[in-house]
Amino acid sequence: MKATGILAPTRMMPLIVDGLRATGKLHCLWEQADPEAYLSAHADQIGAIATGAHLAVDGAYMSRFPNLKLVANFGVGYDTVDAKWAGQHGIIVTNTPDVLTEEVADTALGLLLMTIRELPQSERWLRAGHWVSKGPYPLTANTMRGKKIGILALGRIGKAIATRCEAFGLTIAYHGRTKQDDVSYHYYDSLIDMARDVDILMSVAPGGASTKHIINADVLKALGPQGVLINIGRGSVVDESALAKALREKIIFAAGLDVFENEPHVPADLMACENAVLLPHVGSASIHTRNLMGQLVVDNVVAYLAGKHPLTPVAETPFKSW
Ligand code: NAP
Ligand code: 8YV
Repeated sequence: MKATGILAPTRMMPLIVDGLRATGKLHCLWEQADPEAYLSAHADQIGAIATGAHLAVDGAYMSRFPNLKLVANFGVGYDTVDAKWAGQHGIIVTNTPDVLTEEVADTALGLLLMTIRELPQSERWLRAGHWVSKGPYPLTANTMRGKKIGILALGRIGKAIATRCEAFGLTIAYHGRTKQDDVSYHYYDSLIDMARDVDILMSVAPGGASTKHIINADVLKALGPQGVLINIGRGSVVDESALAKALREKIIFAAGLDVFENEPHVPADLMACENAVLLPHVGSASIHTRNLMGQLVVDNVVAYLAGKHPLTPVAETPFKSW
């Protein structure tokens, strides 16, 4: 018989908790006095897990639930879920694509402007009273004018960023594993070659083994002393100690980061870099967009309970039937 219990292992936004509680099937693990004992007692009742980015839902975790059929991930990136293992074991993984694309692209452009024109630094100058005591903030050495941008991972968000960059008059190139025939931007089959040719490297790449630390010391050296790195994808894509060294030693000009390898912890040597703009993973973080993401999590779980097609299964777990 189909298991209808829904497990929320970690705290989720009220919209998700309320939406799932309305099914009468929700098990909130954080409300249990002894979570481990609760899991052991209820494991066979769990058919769906609703999860966020802060829990590793790997094979070992999923195998604790013998009747598990769905892992509904809050976020388009699902690098914390072992989707390959899920696919091999008849479990569907869903994520939250599209509804956040434009918000994240807006944040990426904001971060780029902040970084290249030193906007946070100039605001700190004003607040410290330096405008009065020392005069205007120094002219910025860098500018968006006449620049080339290389987008690492031209997917949904990468394309929305590219559209905005066109409006800013930037020349656009991209790197990914495959050339895309429906775009006119220049394609590089090598990340380091693209880094060498562009002024701005914009990473929107997903996390996971295939992208871990692909932005390394060599890529940063290729980007060069006028180069700017923006990372809006996943922190694990960048070798953070190589980046801190590159920022310190002016191997690159500046970096703007929304994501980090070990969130919420940001390495002290990155914090110490005045030429880094650091945001606390706010790419999609408006009430409007987070509500749309949350509703998609609820809708995917409700589709499972109703025996319907999930709305947004990931590529590794194509839906056939429950
Ligand atoms: P998407 O449409 O699936 O695009 C992902 C792109 O990554 C694809 O174009 C793919 O192209 C490329 N890619 C995958 N593996 C690669 C590799 N090993 N090397 C180079 N390129 C690779 O996903 P999306 O909706 O644009 O989201 C992208 C990522 O943004 C998410 O996975 C998430 O990590 C991040 N994100 C961050 C925030 C934030 O708040 N900062 C918010 C949302 C999403 P190929 O297959 O051709 O390589
Ligand atoms: C979320 C994200 O902030 O969708 C993603 O992949 O990184 C962000 O939109 C995150 O997943 C929620 O914790």
